[in-house]
Amino acid sequence: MAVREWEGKRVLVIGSGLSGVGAVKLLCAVGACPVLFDGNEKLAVEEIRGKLPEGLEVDIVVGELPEEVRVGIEAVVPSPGVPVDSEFVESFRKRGVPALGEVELGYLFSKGKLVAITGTNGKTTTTSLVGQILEEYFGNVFVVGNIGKPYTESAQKTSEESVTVAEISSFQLETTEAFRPQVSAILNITPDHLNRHHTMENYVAVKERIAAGQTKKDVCVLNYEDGYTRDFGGRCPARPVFFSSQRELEEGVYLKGEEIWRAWDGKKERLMNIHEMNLVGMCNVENVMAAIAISMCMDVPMDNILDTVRRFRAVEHRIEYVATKAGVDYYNDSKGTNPDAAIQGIRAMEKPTVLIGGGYDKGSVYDAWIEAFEGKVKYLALVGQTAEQIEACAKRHGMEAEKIFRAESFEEAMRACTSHAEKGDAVLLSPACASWGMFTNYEERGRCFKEYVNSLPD
Ligand code: UMA
Repeated sequence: MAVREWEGKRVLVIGSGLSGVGAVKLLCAVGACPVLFDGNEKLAVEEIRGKLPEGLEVDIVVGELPEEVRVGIEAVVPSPGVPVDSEFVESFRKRGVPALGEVELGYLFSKGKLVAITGTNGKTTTTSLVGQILEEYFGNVFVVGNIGKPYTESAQKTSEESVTVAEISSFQLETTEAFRPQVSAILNITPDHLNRHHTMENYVAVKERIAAGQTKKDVCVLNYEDGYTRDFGGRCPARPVFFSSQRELEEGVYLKGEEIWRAWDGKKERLMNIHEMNLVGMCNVENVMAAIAISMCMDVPMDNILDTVRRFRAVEHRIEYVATKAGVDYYNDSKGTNPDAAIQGIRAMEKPTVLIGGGYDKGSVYDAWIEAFEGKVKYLALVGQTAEQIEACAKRHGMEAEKIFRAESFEEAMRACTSHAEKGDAVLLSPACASWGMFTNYEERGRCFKEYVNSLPD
């Protein structure tokens, strides 16, 4: 990206979270004049300034944006949490001011190769695993994006020899344009964030944008067992490479019994047994197959890929084993922020389970999640906005009223679970909902759960 195009440019960065701070730092580094705006009037300007490096000349505005600031703006950079169809962003677009997201901005100033991974579930695990495989083989790898490290933070550290591995959410894909990964992946698409994207059609279309800038010289790794991603293979601008947990493929990576195989260059070869992995659940078998497909398309030798896969451990908050207390196994699946992710969590349990669910209302439907309990859930503690809706749904599916508890607080839910769990049971935090409203993010919710578990007597 030509830096001089940005010199002196007045750019409005919307949102003062991780992405906004990253974008402001990059814009300052390339000589632009960012204004950092946050719509939350409860935030103090000094608190926001404290997140920026000392001495950085940035105007910060909180609450309402005065007209005299609006008129000089030449581009806007909305954070992922800011919908592009919001009145605020629209008001700039109507004036002909372009909106480019924080990921697009980071991409424009990055060098080297790019792997970008999206999907409703499994993104973080797959991104971490691919990041580790590529780091161990190439070195000089940056793992960025929705995983919690803004793209813009590392953009200027990249070089022609480096590789960026980006976890990309649907929110971030709303505002990409030039974005072109050498290898992209869509792991799966199931209903999520429908309050933001309005319809499933929109949500699917936004996920497909990950490949919009690609050509047939690039690769898009897709799940053959997901109807949306399989269909996309037929019209994808990149060359599709599939993985499958249910059938033998003529080309790609697939599961046959308990063995992972690949069909490549006209040959079929057995790669590994799934019990060689340190991860539980079929969702993780799929994540591993996707990571193998991505890494081999990045020209990492198969022996190196499998060596890393065998050593890789679960990502924090994703069906993460915490501890065994009084004969009860505790698992933290706080990353289960939608029903589909939570289905993977409950499916991975092999013991009678005491479950904590509920949280922020994203407009999800809980039937499929409750059906996946398959008699395994002996007690369900519910919290947050969605508690009532989930309770009604569980009762519709035949769960007895005395097995359901609506807690006033997260602490009360955790205590109720401990008192209802017996030796040989599992306690699982896998809420099927976002944490917003009770916690800042799912990480904070997961840490709160782990602190509680670790404070229990052995
Ligand atoms: N804000 C406004 N106006 C709005 C909306 C928000 O001013 O209309 C302000 C808020 O007051 C707040 C700030 O924007 O101060 C927050 O911005 P943000 O919500 O984009 O959060 P960031 O801290 O920048 O974190 C974002 C991602 N968050 C979201 O997409 C909601 C993080 O993903 C990501 O790790 C980070 O950028 C770095 O790239 C989190 C997430 O929950 C993990 N992602 C969703 C998911 O995984 O399901 C998509």
